[in-house]
Order: sequence, then C-alpha cells, then structure tokens
Amino acid sequence: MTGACRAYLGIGSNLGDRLSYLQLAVDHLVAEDDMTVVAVSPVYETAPVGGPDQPDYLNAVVAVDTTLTARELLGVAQGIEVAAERVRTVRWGPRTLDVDVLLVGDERVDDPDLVVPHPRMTERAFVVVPLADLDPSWCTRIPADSDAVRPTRLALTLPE
Ligand code: GSY
Repeated sequence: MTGACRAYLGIGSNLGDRLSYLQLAVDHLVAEDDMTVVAVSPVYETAPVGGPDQPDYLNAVVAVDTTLTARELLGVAQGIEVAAERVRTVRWGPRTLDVDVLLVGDERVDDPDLVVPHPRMTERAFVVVPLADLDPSWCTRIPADSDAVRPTRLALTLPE
C-alpha cells in the first residue's frame, strides 16, 4: 500500500461475550479498504481503570498499515463500535466494545474530540502491555500497575 503508515488501535470489552466483540473488531478492520491488519496482540484480562464498579475487561492491540488519517481511523473505530451495538450508559462505564486510536505513524492531532497519540495511553498498562508485544520499543515504558493486566489463553484470529 503506497504511502501507508503503521497505526495501532486499542480494543477492549467488558460486557457480554467479550472475546467475540474483540474478534468482531478485528474482522471489521480486516474488511476495511485502505488498511491491512499486520498483527494482533495476545488478549489480556485487565482490572477496570476509572469509572464505576464494573467487570474486568479483555484488552488487546491491533497493528495496521493504512493510508487513512487519524480522523478517518476514528470514523472507522466509531463505526465498529456501532456494529457492536455499543450502548454508553455511564461515562467510563462498562461497554461491549471500545476501539481507541492510539498511534498513527508520526501524526499528531489535538482536537476536542480526538487526540493522537492517545493522551492517556502511556499511563495504562492495559494499552502498553499488549502494545509492547507488537512493538518491543514499548517494553521499557510499561506502567507500574502492569500486575492488573493478566495474560489469558484466549486468542484473536486473522485470516490465513
Ligand atoms: O479506554 C478504554 C475503555 N476502558 C478500559 C479498558 O479498555 N480496560 C480497562 N482495564 N479499563 C478501562 N477503563 C476504560 S474507560
């Protein structure tokens, strides 16, 4: 793909069939034009950060090569959340699927509705631990609460 850059998306679910929602996100990304899914991290079970008392999440990170801008990727992410019938009842509360734009090459965005690189990602072990699986340069930046991020035997699949 000419002119593509490497981008990373964080995916998380703590409602319903959590693994199926993460796989739905991966499948939608695979089906997108202007994007190739390069790799998917292992799946981690993670203690909720912020918000009300809520169930544990499953989290993973997806690496894509894409010609889309960060804002275009936000549109893709929001479309996937709609496909997962995401209902946001409580701010920071439980959700079927969350798709966060973490990094898009060297692009920087600082708009009211979109900040890239994601502004809180470096504080969140549930983001940095799976990100470091895909890009080892992040291994030295894993936050202290990484014990709240537990490996699982679950796996997301990519087409052959
Ligand atoms: O920012 C993504 C949604 N979210 C999560 C999450 O995905 N995992 C964990 N462990 N805590 C979270 N709190 C929020 S909000």
